[in-house]
Amino acid sequence: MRQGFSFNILCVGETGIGKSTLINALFNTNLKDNKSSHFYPNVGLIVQTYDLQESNVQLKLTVVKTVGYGDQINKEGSYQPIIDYIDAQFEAYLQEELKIKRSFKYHDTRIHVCLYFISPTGHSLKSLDLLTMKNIDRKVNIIPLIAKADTVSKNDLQKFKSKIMSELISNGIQIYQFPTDDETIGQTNSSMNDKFEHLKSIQQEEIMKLEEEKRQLEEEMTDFSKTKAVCETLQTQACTNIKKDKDRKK
Ligand SMILES: Nc1nc2c(ncn2[C@@H]2O[C@H](COP(=O)(O)OP(=O)(O)OP(=O)(O)O)[C@@H](O)[C@H]2O)c(=O)[nH]1
Ligand SMILES: [Mg+2]
Repeated sequence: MRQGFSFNILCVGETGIGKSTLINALFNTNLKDNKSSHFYPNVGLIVQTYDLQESNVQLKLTVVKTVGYGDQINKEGSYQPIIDYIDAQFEAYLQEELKIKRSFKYHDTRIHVCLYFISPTGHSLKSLDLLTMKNIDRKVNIIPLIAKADTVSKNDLQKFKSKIMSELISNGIQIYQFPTDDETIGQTNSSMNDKFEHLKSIQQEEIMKLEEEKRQLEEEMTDFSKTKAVCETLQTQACTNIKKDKDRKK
């Protein structure tokens, strides 16, 4: 307790989407940070550690932020540096665990949470969003959030949220489920989790319905192919008969 806590946040989001602003708002501080440019050839990560104090409690806050995310023309490998960083922290922790003489002062840098900033487009998730989240969801707790949500009307925001949720589900992306055993926020969290589960089951039903329709269509196609084959045979036979008739008349 005297040593305080450490908390490691990973912020993934496009340049200028509001990562620094949110972190400052969350921790009620003005953490020193430079704006990044849109011209990085690759995605990179900036790691900054701050010592904060709340009453008598020390907090060692590590903020890891992407730079140049979403700025490249080819975004295929954009998630790789993020994965590499997450894995490297697991590895460092494992190496420390394996040591015969472990240090009391070891700073565990494994990521506790990943805030994933979604562009407030109002349409749908970008392919890069899905690709990155799909690749890191088993390694970190992802909390997706709509960046600059105040720039979207309330009505559109609700629709956008539902769209995002269903896209996450249909792509099998796991997001963080808020704890329900906390008295103060348990009820809110459990209703949020229920909503997510409800959406999941609706999605599942839709998938089953679509699969049934697909099966029926395939059956119809097979029937059609059979009928077509019969027709073709009959047609060939008719042609042969006509030809024979003609030959006979000659
Ligand atoms: N309307 C609105 N503007 C915001 C919000 N959050 C941040 N901004 C503005 O967006 C601009 C960029 O915000 P930053 O927090 O610097 O964004 P960033 O993601 O840290 O940017 P880089 O570190 O340069 O990639 C600033 O002008 C902010 O004032 C928000 O929630 N709503
Ligand atoms: Mg920033």
